[in-house]
Amino acid sequence: MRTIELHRSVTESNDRDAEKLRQELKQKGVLLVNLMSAAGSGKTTLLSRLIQDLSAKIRIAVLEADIEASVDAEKIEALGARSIQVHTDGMCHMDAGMTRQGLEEMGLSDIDLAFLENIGNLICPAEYDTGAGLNLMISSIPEGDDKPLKYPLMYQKSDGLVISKLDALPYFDFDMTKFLDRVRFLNPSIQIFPVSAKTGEGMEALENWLLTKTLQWKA
Ligand SMILES: Nc1nc2c(ncn2[C@@H]2O[C@H](COP(=O)(O)OP(=O)(O)OP(=O)(O)O)[C@@H](O)[C@H]2O)c(=O)[nH]1
Ligand SMILES: [Mg+2]
Repeated sequence: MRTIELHRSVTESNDRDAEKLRQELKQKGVLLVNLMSAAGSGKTTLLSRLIQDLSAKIRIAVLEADIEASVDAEKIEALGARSIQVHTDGMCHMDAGMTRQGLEEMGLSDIDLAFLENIGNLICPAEYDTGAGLNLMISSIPEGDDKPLKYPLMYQKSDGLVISKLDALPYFDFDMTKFLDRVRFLNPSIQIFPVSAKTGEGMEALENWLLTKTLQWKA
């Protein structure tokens, strides 16, 4: 299992670096998806399911970012997908320079769809453009339906929203109508996918969307 230590980017202009990386990834035909959520919302579990379901159709790699440990990258590698673990030197987000370093170390040859599993929190990752072609966030049922009110930026910056742990809905006082109203108020065009990565419910719609986006990116 390869792990690399990253340090704060020296450059001041993250937005410019992010745009450059995005253009290079477009040239290479690799769609990078920046996957963001609170800690424990189900990012690694969702990625594991996507790899199992989609690997026959497209080639997937995962850049795992954490402050410590390499358990997530180990889980992805155990599924046979390319992965690398990066440590962020205590920082709570990935920026474009750090993403570039991680992708270069991991290698993108023969990859169609690369995921960046960002650091688990709803605040910092939303503030930095990573150079991804698509921003995807997860909000899980146990976190509650008020999260769009408290952390609006990530909902505004995301192209897609996975509502995860749908199998847990009967056990929580999560009001789906209120939640959806709050999300759509912040971002009327966001694509919403209620799923359970445990039971597989809702996964097909998310997978079809990701396949379409990957093909569009390569076109
Ligand atoms: N019931 C249920 N549990 C889930 C689901 N998805 C993930 N979990 C559980 O939620 C916990 C956290 O899942 P992870 O996939 O590790 O979450 P994460 O977002 O990658 O966590 P960090 O990387 O630490 O931020 C684990 O115990 C998973 O088994 C789901 O769809 N349903
Ligand atoms: Mg994880």
